[in-house]
Amino acid sequence: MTPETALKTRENMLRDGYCVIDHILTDEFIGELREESERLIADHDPPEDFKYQGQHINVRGEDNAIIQKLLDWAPSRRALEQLGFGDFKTSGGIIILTKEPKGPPLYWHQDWMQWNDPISCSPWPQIVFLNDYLTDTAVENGCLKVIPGTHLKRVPLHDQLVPAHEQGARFVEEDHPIMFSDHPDQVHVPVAARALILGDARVLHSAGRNYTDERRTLILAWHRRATTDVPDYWDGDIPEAIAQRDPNRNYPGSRLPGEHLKP
Ligand SMILES: O=C(O)CCC(=O)C(=O)O
Ligand SMILES: [Fe+2]
Repeated sequence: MTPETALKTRENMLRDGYCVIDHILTDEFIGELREESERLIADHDPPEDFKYQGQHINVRGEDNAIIQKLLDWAPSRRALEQLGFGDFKTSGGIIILTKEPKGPPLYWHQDWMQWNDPISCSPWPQIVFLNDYLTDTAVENGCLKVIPGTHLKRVPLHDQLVPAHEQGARFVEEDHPIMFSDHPDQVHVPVAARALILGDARVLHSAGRNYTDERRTLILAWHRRATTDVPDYWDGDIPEAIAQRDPNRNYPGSRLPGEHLKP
């Protein structure tokens, strides 16, 4: 990545809540990941509750050499460093998420679970997902959908959603009029198989239905900064809530955006 591309990509990430980095995996390694994910899927019995996320298999790197190889993958690490995100650390594991052939869409949600903490309004990312898709994605097979900027700005949809995953969204009906809606500001994020999508845990995202007969597999790896310090690259204003934040306080977890997400 040239320094100009790195700067532009980071600007996209900060402004939109996601960015795409091309040419991260090699064809050979994608082949290995496909084979390994298919092997794990064959041994897995997906619970009905998880149908909107597909297979949903958690794998720890320490239990699986191929997954550890992905977590250590030098091009991903180098890309993070070039973006200024070198202080993000892996959680040590990944989740295999799929859209099965003709599988249903994934509901709108955001994955931030610390909305009581003033760090929620950081203009820089603190927790991100690294999404490696093992096939090309398109509207046809349920590519990622994002509403850019919603990691920092409240929109009416925030207050209409059933909270993500185990907190309700897994149990909604397939024809839920809001959870699977089209949004005027949504963008589709189709990618070629070797690309990486970086997403801010706070951004509203979803995925379309898979209209094809092929499984669409995603390996999602959570990464977080070990610190809440202002990152070196940040030279903008520091929000008052962050400047005043008490790092020693214990902020109870919450998936519901509260006062720290302003319209
Ligand atoms: O399936 C996807 O494209 C995204 C998955 C996701 O965002 C999630 O499971 O939280
Ligand atoms: Fe998500």
